[in-house]
Amino acid sequence: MGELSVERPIDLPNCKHMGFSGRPMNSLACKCLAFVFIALVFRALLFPTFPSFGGFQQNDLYLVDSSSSQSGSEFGVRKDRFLEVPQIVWGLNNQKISFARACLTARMLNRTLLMPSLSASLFYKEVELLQPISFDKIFKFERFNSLCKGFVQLGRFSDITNRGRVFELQKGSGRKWTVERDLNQLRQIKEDPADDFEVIRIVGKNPFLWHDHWPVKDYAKVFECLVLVDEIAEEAEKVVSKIREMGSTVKRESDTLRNNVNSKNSSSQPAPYVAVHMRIEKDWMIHCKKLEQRSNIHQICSSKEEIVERVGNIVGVGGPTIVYLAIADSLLEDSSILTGWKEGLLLFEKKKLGVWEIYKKHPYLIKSAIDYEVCLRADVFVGNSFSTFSNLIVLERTQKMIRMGVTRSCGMDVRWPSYAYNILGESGGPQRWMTEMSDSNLQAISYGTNNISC
Ligand SMILES: Nc1nc2c(ncn2[C@@H]2O[C@H](COP(=O)(O)OP(=O)(O)O)[C@@H](O)[C@H]2O)c(=O)[nH]1
Ligand SMILES: [Mg+2]
Repeated sequence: MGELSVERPIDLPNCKHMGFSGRPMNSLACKCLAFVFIALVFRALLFPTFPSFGGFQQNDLYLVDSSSSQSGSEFGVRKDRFLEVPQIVWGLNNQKISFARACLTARMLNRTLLMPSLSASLFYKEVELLQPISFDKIFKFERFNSLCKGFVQLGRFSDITNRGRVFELQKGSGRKWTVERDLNQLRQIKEDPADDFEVIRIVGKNPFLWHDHWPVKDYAKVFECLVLVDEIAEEAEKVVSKIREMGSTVKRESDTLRNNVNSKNSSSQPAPYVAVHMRIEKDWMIHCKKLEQRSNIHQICSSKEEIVERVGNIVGVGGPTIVYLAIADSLLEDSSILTGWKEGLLLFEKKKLGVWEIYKKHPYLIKSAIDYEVCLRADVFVGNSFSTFSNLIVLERTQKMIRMGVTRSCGMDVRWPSYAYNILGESGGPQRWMTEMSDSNLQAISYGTNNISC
């Protein structure tokens, strides 16, 4: 992106490039276009704000840059035009969804997304406690760009040549700001001289609250490009190894007890484990009760007892089986969380597993990212279909199955099965769960659903 540091002078559009199929246009057409272009330059210089855009504000006068005069969507992501978005906030997976939505907005505007700030802490309201953390402290920047090449791209603030040329776009809000109006606003920007600004900065609410205009598959494409930085991936690897090690020990012991001659062979296999994302924290219980009342759905909250019972009834999970509980710090103090489970299920959380030291040195976001990885790799995953944490895990596991050739199997025999404990399935167990990859938007995943396609 070195070439971006060179200031470009104002020049007229190259007529050769403006004809269809690359054919040069005749000189009359060329003159007309040049005239229109000059008129646009004057309009931009004389009328720096564009009332037709309602929410727009201009920070500074700007010079029209010839390089962007051919910027229709057919030309893909421009590397010299950027989109800046507000700090990404809330839970890990709210943040991932927000990030993907910002990427897809940038894609729609044929712009590179300026690498946004994530938030290391889980504070919701106290803005000063949000602890901004750079995206590349969590996910690999270059890898993201190489995996997502041609689809979406990330840029750095240092790639901007002229910081004054920022166009502020105020996202609308309130009931009157419909999905259609939001979409129209985005479409309009591409038609307007605003499109020539080097940076469009969206101000207002965090991207999780923006309207959604993209299918699940587009989000999934962005998620596929998110690869954890090595330091975090290594931490997750340590936790998974510890769980499997624990599983092998248990298996060896039980084989020895049963005097199983094959014990040596069987214990050399990586021991399988079940991961349960227990979403029963106090904030969740308050939120989900409200949600149940509002939506008139009575399958959102699950008590500890309900989860314990349903996980115990998963068909095919016979003892002794390691169950890893992916739970928030606050629950680790509650020792009763490990009791009451069906015989044969061997319960572990971070402390009992002896991995608290690994987690404890990290802020919330990284703790949650490690847990996410551990759940993703579990042989069986059980979560809540109203949690974004559970939803994104199931989405990735569904993709993993699709890549293995399983398209729509909710049967028992598939690898990587996932379940929702908040919905009753067969034999008193949790319901099998796969993501509906053909959904036209991310609504079900962002806000939860009791329709989990199995
Ligand atoms: N699994 C896990 N969850 C955590 C941890 N620390 C906090 N949490 C919880 O996990 C949630 C993660 O947020 P998010 O990804 O948005 O998922 P959601 O809130 O369940 O939709 C938070 O709301 C916390 O309650 C942790 O170390 N591991
Ligand atoms: Mg959340």
